[in-house]
Amino acid sequence: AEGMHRVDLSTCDLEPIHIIGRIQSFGWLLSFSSDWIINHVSLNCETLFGRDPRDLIGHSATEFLAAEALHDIRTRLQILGSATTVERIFAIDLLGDGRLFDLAVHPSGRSFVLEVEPHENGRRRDFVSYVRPMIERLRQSASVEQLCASAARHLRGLTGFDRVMIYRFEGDGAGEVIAESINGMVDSFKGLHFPASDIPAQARRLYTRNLLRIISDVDDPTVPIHPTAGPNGDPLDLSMSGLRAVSPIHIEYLRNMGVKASMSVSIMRRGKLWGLMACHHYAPLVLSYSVRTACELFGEFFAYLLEQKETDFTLEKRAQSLRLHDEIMARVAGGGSLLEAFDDFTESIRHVIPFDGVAGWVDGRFLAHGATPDQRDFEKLARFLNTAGASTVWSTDNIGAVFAPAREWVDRAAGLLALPVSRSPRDYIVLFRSEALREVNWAGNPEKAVELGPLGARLTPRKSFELWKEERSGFSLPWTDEEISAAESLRITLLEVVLRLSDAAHAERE
Ligand code: BLA
Repeated sequence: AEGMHRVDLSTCDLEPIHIIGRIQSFGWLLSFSSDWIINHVSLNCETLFGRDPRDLIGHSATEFLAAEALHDIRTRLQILGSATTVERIFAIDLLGDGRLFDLAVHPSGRSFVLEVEPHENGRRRDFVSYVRPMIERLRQSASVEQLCASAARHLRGLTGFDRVMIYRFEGDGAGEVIAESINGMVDSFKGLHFPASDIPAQARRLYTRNLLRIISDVDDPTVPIHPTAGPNGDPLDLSMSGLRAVSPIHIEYLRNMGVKASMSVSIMRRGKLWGLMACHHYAPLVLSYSVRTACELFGEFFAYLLEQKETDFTLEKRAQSLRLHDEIMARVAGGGSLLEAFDDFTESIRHVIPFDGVAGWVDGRFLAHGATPDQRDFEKLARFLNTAGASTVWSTDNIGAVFAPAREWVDRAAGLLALPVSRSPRDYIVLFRSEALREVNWAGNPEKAVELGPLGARLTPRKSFELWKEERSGFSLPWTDEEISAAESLRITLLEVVLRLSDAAHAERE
């Protein structure tokens, strides 16, 4: 069964979602070559051109589009050059009959894809005028938490989705809803974890290039693109399309959740997908291209503000760690020995790197405070740390998993951060953290994220998103990146102290 499970998930990663051959029915699509010859049309183009769309294939688009519109599109194609981005034109009289449309045009292979949507004449046409104040409000957030909550609230205000979430990926591809704004009628997903397989690898890769996708109606029959294979025999690559129909497996997933419409906006961090702004609606929801463009722009600004807030936090931690260095050096310069000052300086460390116990050898003596293993167990641990090749800072939030003898004392000290403070092997200062019962709340059992369907090896996403609690024992709270880098500077300070003290001892002896 385990083997089957793996086959399933990797199959999931292989589904070619970018060449699905269909679009959603809220817009029209055609593709043309660089000499304007039409290669593909979506079969709903009848309502746009008033004739059988199959008859358009092989004709020049210049026969059907208004001269002024052609001029605009041509200019945008020149702007695009060899870029792989999407050019947008709003409120254009595409056919010369007075009807206004919004356009997206982008290259796909050796062709260009033109996507057409009705232009919305509502209040929300001018997206700059409403994204700008949203961003100003976000800027005022005091913390990362506030920033995320505020972003979710503003995005819901702009779009009207029933649920807007900030979803952050974890190292292994699973993720957590870290902030949310909901209409009072729907359940909260905040704090829920979702397994990596809910968003397969090829989808995540695609979402780093095309930053917004909307599924307007899970019951939309969708529209085929004609013909299936283009002039070179390949299906049309819809990677950068905004109308692309989505994977039937994902549609099933949304149906199982009871969701009718979904949108997600990528949150990028230096070229990597950090998370998503994920939105649900319990009825179909079509958003105009200009509102979607506003959402995309808002997402990009949000990503920058988020990075800025996190950098502020890191800088504050770094300043704290510099102050710690100064404090320790001042104490040593004042003539105090490290041994006498041990209590004081471990207290200073605690402000920068919180811990429940600390132990180590100082001037050849074993010292321990708080929740730590005893001296005999510590000696074994130090030998393990030596063999683990820990010449720099080494940390774990689950020592029992890598060093079996620790299982006898993990109830006191489940996590540790070791700082080697001299070249001689057993000189470590080790900070310990007690076991923290960690409960992870999953939206459904992550082991059962996929089921084999009634038709054999066909994939079906899980049916239940009921809260499923995973209890993990033997873990402490994790050591953060900031704490580990503070520990690295602290180790250098302590090395310096140890050297000075031994120099001083030498000088006395001579
Ligand atoms: C796509 N899965 C997605 C997307 C999201 C999720 C956000 C992007 C499309 C969208 O915006 O709806 C998952 N949605 C979530 C999660 C939350 C949410 C985690 O709201 C949390 C709050 N899905 C499965 C399994 C498979 C699968 C088992 O559960 C595969 C076997 C596939 N998910 C799948 C595929 C896509 C997808 C193929 C790509 C859809 C596409 O873009 O065509």
